[in-house]
Amino acid sequence: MKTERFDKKLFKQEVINNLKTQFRVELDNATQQQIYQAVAYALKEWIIEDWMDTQKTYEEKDPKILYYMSMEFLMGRALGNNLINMSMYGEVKEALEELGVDLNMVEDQEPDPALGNGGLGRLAACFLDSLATLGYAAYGCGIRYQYGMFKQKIKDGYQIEVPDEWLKNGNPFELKRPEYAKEVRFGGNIRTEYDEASGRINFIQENYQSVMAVPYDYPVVGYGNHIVNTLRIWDAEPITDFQLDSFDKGEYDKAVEQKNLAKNIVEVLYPNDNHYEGKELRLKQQYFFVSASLQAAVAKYKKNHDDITKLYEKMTIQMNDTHPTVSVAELMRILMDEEGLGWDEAWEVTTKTCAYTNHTIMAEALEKWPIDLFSRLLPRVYQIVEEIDRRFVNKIREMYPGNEEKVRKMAILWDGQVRMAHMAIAAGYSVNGVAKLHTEILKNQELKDFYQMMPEKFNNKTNGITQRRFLMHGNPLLSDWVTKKLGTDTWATDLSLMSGLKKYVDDPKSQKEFMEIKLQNKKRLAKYIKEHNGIDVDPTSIFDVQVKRLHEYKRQLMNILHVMYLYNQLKKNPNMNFYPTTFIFGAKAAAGYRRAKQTIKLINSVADKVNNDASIKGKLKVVFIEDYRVSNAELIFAAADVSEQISTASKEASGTGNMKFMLNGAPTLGTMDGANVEIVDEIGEENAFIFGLSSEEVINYENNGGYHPYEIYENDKDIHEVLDQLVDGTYADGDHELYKDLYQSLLFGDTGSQADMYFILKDFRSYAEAHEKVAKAYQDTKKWAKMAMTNTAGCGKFSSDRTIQEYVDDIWHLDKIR
Ligand code: B1N
Repeated sequence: MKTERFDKKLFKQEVINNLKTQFRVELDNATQQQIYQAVAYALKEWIIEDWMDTQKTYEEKDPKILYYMSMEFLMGRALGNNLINMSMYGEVKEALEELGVDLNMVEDQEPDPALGNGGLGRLAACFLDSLATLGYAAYGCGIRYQYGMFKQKIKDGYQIEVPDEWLKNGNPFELKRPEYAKEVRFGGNIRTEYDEASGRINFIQENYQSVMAVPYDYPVVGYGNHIVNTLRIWDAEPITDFQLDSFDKGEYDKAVEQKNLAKNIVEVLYPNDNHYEGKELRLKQQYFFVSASLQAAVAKYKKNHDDITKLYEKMTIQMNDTHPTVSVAELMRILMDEEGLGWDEAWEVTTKTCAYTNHTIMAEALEKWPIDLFSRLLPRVYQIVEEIDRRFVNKIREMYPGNEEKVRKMAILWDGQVRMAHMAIAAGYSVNGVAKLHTEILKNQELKDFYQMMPEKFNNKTNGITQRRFLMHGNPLLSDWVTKKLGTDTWATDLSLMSGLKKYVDDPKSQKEFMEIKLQNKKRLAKYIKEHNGIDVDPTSIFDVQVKRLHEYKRQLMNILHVMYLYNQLKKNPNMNFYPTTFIFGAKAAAGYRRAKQTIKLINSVADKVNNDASIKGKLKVVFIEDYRVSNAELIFAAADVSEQISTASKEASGTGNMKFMLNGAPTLGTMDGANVEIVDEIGEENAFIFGLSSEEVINYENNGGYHPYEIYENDKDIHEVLDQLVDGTYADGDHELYKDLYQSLLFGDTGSQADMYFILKDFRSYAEAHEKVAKAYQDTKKWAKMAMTNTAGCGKFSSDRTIQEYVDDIWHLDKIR
């Protein structure tokens, strides 16, 4: 079935038929979940045709293929997005209406595929969307976790983690591909053997455990071009069938072990964002999907090419942060041990194939594997890492004779650890940061020595987002309005056209239309909040929104302390000039991250108190949206007035939520951090609310032992009051201990860390002033409309289509398929 021949009657029949064959039910008796499944399977029929055609075209044209290696793909729901990209959304909506079925209801039945934590995983998903849309041959390679990011419940104000059983009802869009299964080996020992015939030494792994990696393919539908790429995620199956009648004790134990290994390896996504947890299982996950993906990639190459030394002409590997950087050594292993290349040949191929993206400068995110763990789990790969290190250290000594300080700082193996970023940089042909400021910090601070040694490798690729999901799908009203104003819908594939809206920013009629759409979207979100939180919010109040992972550097704590401050002001002076504001939060905290969890509790406690205090007449509301994820994010961005992007300057590598808010017409209230800097470059500081220390100032304080928050506490009575409320029981039913740790961290720090490491008190006053400016600007309706529209009109740069084109031009050099 071809999309240009969409046949409504046929589609309806398919749906009815699927209900019958899959569930033996008539439409009238079907559950909503069954209807979703029936619709999704019907759509899959349409997708499959394009998918097969695309893969056939790739076979014929033999383009260079990108393998985007990532531990995370935060795809979000597929149904609506696929309909949008296939230009079938309206027609399918109609078809279903004729059956008495509401497409929105159907979409809501799909579990969010949440195989990612936050920005890094969502970026990977946006990139896949753009690659397919621009017509580049690409595979996303990752893990088919049984449980994705946990579901968050809030109970008595606390976060509860509930397992995400996203595969419970099966997944209509996936295709199991057992014919591409690959064995992956762990542990054991390496025996060397001299091979007379070739004169080479063979490395033979013995006494290992292994699992079968079995791929599941997901279609990645390009927008309006019939191109369908593949997200290939790997499941693990035990290699030997479990023989209950096995008498041999050794065999029996081994069979059980291998079965457990297979079960454990893909069980669950580590729910850490910007934080490294040195668990053996995590390294197993990394090697598991890297090895399987590379074996499959090399096999695919060999099917049509015989010169393995030219591999890099037909494939390239992008490593999404250090998590898949074991790729470097694994590719060396495959090239040498399985393809018979010598070290130098293999190294040339590897270093022309692998490229690395750095996503964070947070020290706690740096992956450093203990050598004993690494070498025990991956004995052959470790030998190769040792040799890579040996040669790299030689090179350092050659370049900087007598400078052992350089070796200490740059070696791959140091202090009993394997430093994954160092290996990625030593071997990668490209090293990129994810926003201009971030890349500059990498070059001048974090990775300075590497930059000095290999400046040619370093480059910037500012992140982007897909307008298909975050405007067309998430905000249909604004999407239609933009199309009407521009007289074309081609902004869907060329977001720079949004600048055509600039001519309307002063036009009163357009301003009214724009703000009316915002109001409708705020009503939609208000309804969601009422249904999920039971809280009434006023859609005419300012919707001030901070949604992102909970992390100290992102400073949700500063936001809620500021709300506490505002509440104190309002209580003291009920008649003060205060524009009604709804502060909206959404955030998951890593399960073991205490301060983050305390902050969630604090936000909910403040919400409880403030929302139920009749004396402030509903002027201030606080809402914590449970289980923030891609599907409700789409509603939230569309409804936001203000985008809180308030990380401590220098800490947020890029941010991508900031771009989604901008696209939907919400000005940024933020620091000069990450991509905020470039947002301001595009639209001017007058269309944002910028506050706080600059990244140089922050780095300067850090290099000089921090600052003294206690002085601020002593001299600023409002801040003093707010901080005291953390420990006087105001927000804890009289409990003085509940938020003690937060209080301590702000005023005293703990052993080994500075007081107020993230400069919350230092930035507090300028943050409060920025909020005053927001409230003032908002009350000038024309001014506000102009600002909001200028943000939407200025977002062109932040399409992931632009980002991907830059990766293609500067790094990957892929061939475009038409
Ligand atoms: O990657 C995003 C950026 O926009 C964000 O600024 C950045 O914080 C985010 C270890 C990470 N960096 N590092 C991670 C995630 C999981 C994990 O286990 C680190 N996430 C980011 C896209 O560039």
